[in-house]
Amino acid sequence: MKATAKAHTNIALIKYWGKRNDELILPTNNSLSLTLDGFYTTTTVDFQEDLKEDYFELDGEPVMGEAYKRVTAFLDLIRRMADKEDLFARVKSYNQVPTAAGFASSASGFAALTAAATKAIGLDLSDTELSRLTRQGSGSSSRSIYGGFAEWEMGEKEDGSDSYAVPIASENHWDVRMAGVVLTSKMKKISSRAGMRRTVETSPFYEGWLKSIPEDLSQIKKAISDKDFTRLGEIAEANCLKMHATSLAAKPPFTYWIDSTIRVMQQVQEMREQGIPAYFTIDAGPNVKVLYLPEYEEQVERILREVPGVTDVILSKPGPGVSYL
Ligand code: 2P0
Repeated sequence: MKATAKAHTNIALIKYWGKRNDELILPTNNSLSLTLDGFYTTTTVDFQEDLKEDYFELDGEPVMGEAYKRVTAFLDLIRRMADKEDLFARVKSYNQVPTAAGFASSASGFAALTAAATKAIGLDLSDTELSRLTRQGSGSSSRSIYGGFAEWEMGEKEDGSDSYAVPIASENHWDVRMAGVVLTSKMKKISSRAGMRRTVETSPFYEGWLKSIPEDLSQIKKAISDKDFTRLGEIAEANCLKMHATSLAAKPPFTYWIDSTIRVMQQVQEMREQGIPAYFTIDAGPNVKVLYLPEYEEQVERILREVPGVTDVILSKPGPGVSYL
């Protein structure tokens, strides 16, 4: 009863930023992402009859505390589905995701865990079923089941049965690149979970954010299908700025940006003035991700590395969906 799976992380171009149901992880809006090639998690799950509890190891180190609880609570869902509630597992994960880079390792982590654990326990799930299930571990992981561009449909039902990701275009559709601009390895003060909750509950801008999503989504899907990089970048950058504006209006207000975040944003806008098409997006942390086309890779990397406060620049192509090893 052992299986190994690999899942890549994804970066949202239309952000998920709020839940309507915290327990089932049901979002307030659809989101859309690009799965990345360079960053992934490989997880082996081994259910063993003689174990009295789960054991979880990340990059060779045993994990305890909150992270352990999140994994075992998630395995409980899978045990219940398989009707094997007294069966525990050894879980070994390896992150090929620089945690410091702000590349969400929870997306690749839960997607790989879901695929490996369901296979190991004898469930044979479709991609839709995997996406719906892994969503309950971490919302953004629902999109990591697919390669390339994927959309997480929020669904309407309160049991979450229609809330899962769907593929929009595979990793072979269009070679757009993403640079992860690393600024700091300090842990953030407000987790994305806490940040989105405070924003939903208190930000007067939240309603405006939600209203703007359907138009952003339909425009970005058209840009992907037409391979219109300018449109793609403009929509993604504006959507990111709107998301971060909601947190600035929360009570108490907060931002994930630091001084160098703004310097990189300005540098990206300056690149465009110099004729280099590049756009940024930022998640629940200070680091910046920059979208660019392959022919500008050298210039984009060189310019980003020169910005004061930048400690690393990590380049990636579109990546594949979840796979079994
Ligand atoms: C996203 N983020 O769409 C957005 C943009 C952060 C900013 O998904 O509570 O770790 O586990 O569902 O998936 C980060 O949130 O949150 C996230 P939970 P998750 O990528």
